Amino acid sequence: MLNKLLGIVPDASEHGYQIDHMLEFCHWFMLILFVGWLIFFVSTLVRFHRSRNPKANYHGIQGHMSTHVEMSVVLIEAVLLIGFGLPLWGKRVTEDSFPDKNEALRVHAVGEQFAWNFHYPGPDGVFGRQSAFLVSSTNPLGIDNTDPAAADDVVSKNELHLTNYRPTVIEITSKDVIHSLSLHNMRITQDATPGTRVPVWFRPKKTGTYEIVCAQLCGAGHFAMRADMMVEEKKDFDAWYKETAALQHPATAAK
Ligand SMILES: [Cu+2]
Repeated sequence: MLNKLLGIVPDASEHGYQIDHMLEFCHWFMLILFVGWLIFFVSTLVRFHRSRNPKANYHGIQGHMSTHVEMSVVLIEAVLLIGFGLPLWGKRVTEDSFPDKNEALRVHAVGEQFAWNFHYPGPDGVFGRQSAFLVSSTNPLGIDNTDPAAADDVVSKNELHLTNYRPTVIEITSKDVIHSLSLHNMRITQDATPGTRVPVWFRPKKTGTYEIVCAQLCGAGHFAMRADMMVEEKKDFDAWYKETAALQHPATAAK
């Protein structure tokens, strides 16, 4: 209920409800803390007003109530982070929780100031070699075009196409500064850090066009660093994939 009130976008992923449950709990917890602190603040203003206390008290609070309350808040926050937050994140980024290699769609996502580049392995299912030394304005992904595996690779700028219900592994990195790939509707947000490639996985459960944003303040154009994520039925995705591969590699397609 609080999630909705605060404007959460619809959940379109299989695991999204787990994140939403935790968010809902966090929002309620924050609301209780906020109201609690407000009551404490106002009662302090009244209780310790000058007119009530003409002489200063040098001993202050003697009871342990405040310590107990503070410790409970710390404890609840630790349980939320260690008991729920980290395991939920772990399920998305650790290799042994990943879907079957043959079933999953694998995509590379590379952030740059200020756009998202996506790289698909193409019909052969093998990514072409990439090298930081080959990165240029016309080849933001640094794909080695002499590698035979790259001959059918599909690249796409600011458009991430996915198949509905197909497990998807996105390997995220950056070309320049730290960005963060945020797929709100998939309940996925992961930093894109230069020099590392972090894989995250999820399974879309609803077709549609969703917004992708950069969730890390990355420069003057950060506000405009947005892209589209299209979750499509298998036949629509396959058609786009085939058509784009043929457009980008007419020589390979003709063979
Ligand atoms: Cu960015």
